[in-house]
Amino acid sequence: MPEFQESLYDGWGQFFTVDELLYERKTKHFELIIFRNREFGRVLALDGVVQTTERDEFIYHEMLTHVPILAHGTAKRVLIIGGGDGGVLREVCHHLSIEHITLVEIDPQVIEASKKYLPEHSQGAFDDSRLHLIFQDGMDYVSKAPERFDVIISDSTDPIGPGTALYKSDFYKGCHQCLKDGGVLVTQNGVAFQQLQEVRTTAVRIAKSFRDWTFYTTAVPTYVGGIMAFAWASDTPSLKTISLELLSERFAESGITTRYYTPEVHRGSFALPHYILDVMSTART
Ligand code: AG3
Repeated sequence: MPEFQESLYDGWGQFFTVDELLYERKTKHFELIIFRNREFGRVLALDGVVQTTERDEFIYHEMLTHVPILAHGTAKRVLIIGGGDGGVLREVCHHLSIEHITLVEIDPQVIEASKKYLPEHSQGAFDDSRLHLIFQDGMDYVSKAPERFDVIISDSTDPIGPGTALYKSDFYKGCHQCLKDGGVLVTQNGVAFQQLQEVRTTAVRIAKSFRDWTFYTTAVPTYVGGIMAFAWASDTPSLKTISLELLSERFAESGITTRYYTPEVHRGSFALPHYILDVMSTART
């Protein structure tokens, strides 16, 4: 039985049996592979790093989407950077109060392959009439800041290869320019235990553009190594401490059904362990 060995970390990692190879292509930007694994269903990896699996994707996509949208409360316009598999897009589309969604993906082949081999991720969301799909580098898009949004979700690869630009000060600055007053930016920021340095560099860089920043976390089984950190940035500090009562009200009003997200989990995800707080405080000095 062939195996897929993740190459994210040096000297340690996870493997999957490749029970069926569905797609393997060198695109203009990535080494893209999609296969079926008996434990996790279909798995998509870019440049040797697991991006998403059918079985646990809901955790990541719900937390990356509902936390900023429900914290914001009156979001109408959402920008997704990356997210070519359509998982974040699917969750954003569930919010009927969202009127406009722009998705900026660098690689058309990620979307094409995901629509075909991971249809449960997007569930038809690429046909939603609120969607404006743009094939462009995310950094390039935000630096021109052509439009403004209430929520920006950066669902990118790790800061390796094409993803590197999406962790630079200029990217956070561009996102800040693309946000309306009261807006919020969230980004995937890697597995904190394994990529602690990224928590620090992101904090330092994001702080140059935003008045308020922090991280929230969640455990995603196939992002191995502990809790995944999401960066959170806005100019409105109160957004990260919206009360449980208000979140519960907004969640009920949204009519959305989730498998992971609850208002309690939302609140709890901002509670950070000391080893993360410690690197954050070094970034504040
Ligand atoms: N985006 C995040 C992948 C993170 C993998 N990194 C890691 N294990 N450190 C994937 C796209 C999902 N829509």
